[in-house]
Amino acid sequence: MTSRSDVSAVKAALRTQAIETPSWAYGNSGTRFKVFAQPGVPRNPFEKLDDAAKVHEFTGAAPTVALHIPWDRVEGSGGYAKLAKHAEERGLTLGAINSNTFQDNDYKLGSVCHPDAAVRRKAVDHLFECVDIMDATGSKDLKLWFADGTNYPGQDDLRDRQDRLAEGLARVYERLGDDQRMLLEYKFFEPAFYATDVPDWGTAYAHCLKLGPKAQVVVDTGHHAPGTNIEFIVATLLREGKLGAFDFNSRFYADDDLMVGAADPFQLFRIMYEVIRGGGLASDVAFMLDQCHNIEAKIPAIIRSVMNVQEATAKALLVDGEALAAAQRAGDVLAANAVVMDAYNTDVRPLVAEVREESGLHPDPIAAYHASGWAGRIAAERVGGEQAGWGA
Ligand code: LRH
Ligand code: MN
Ligand code: MN
Repeated sequence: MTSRSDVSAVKAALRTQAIETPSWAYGNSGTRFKVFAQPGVPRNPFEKLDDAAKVHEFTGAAPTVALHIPWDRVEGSGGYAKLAKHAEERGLTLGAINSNTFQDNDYKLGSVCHPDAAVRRKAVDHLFECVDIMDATGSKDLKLWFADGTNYPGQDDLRDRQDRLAEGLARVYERLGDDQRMLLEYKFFEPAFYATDVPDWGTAYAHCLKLGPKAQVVVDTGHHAPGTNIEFIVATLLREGKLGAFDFNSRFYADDDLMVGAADPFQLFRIMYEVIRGGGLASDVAFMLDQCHNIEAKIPAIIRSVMNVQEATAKALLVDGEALAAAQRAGDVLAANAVVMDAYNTDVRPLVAEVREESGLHPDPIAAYHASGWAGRIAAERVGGEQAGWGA
């Protein structure tokens, strides 16, 4: 843990932090009531990467972009290699490939947990396709989230569904290359409401443990019941070497997918403190955003989200580890809490701005983005064609 006076170590740690942005955040999104289309929104995955490149250009901290298949499906032979090249030409690399086994009529009763073996096969084939795409793009991570579950007691056998899940995961695990990982995401409810097949970190952890070292857990910060101590989950998974990635976002109610650090910046700070405490900043934990920007301008919202993660990390790095340990050893509850709050209440914006300036960046990425004229350019140029949307 960095001592408070060691600002240069804090800056060095901040410079190493990379945040992965999700392709779908650049597209139109909304609630089930209405999608409010915005001008200039990308019409295809290539244009999503063009926007992601702007986020990276002004933050210097968002070099990878997660794809979602089929939302980012590229037709034609060599299509994904072209997409990877497009990314590379813009200083980006392609990050996690997110699978989608939740938007097909066949998946009404589940995908890899479905009672019908033919549907399970279809789902596993899709996951194989995602690994093929990883091979083509050089992506290292396959991110799995299953909408599987049941709505009514008795609808299906809870234990059988776990067996089917384990079997499907094992088949995909075998297909992974040596440097590829499988990241299993949990969510406590929705779209199933009685029982979800991967509802919590314990279930995800148990499956990943059985699968082996290439399987790790994803913590989506919006996927917990209110009041859940997420930093404890983070600490536990890091202790076990099973924290693979974050899907960062904010929640007020459930899976709100709002900008990370907007609803509860203190929680984000506590999470980042446990990440640092567990050596997660220097590890291969992927810091991904999983957000949708329904009413706000998308690119500045993503820039803001990257900045929020950086600020929470800076505050967490400022916790005086020695003073905290001394207070904890002495059983001084108030002093220990004061050390943590002191770091949290520090205005780190000048420090993070300094880090940017030292890297040749504008200290205010949002102002730099607005000054760049990119928003006006894409609004003028991206006319015609179908604009990409969440789920399209
Ligand atoms: C599910 C989820 C999962 C999906 C994404 C679009 O709620 O968090 O990560 O892939 O949303
Ligand atoms: Mn997610
Ligand atoms: Mn979600």
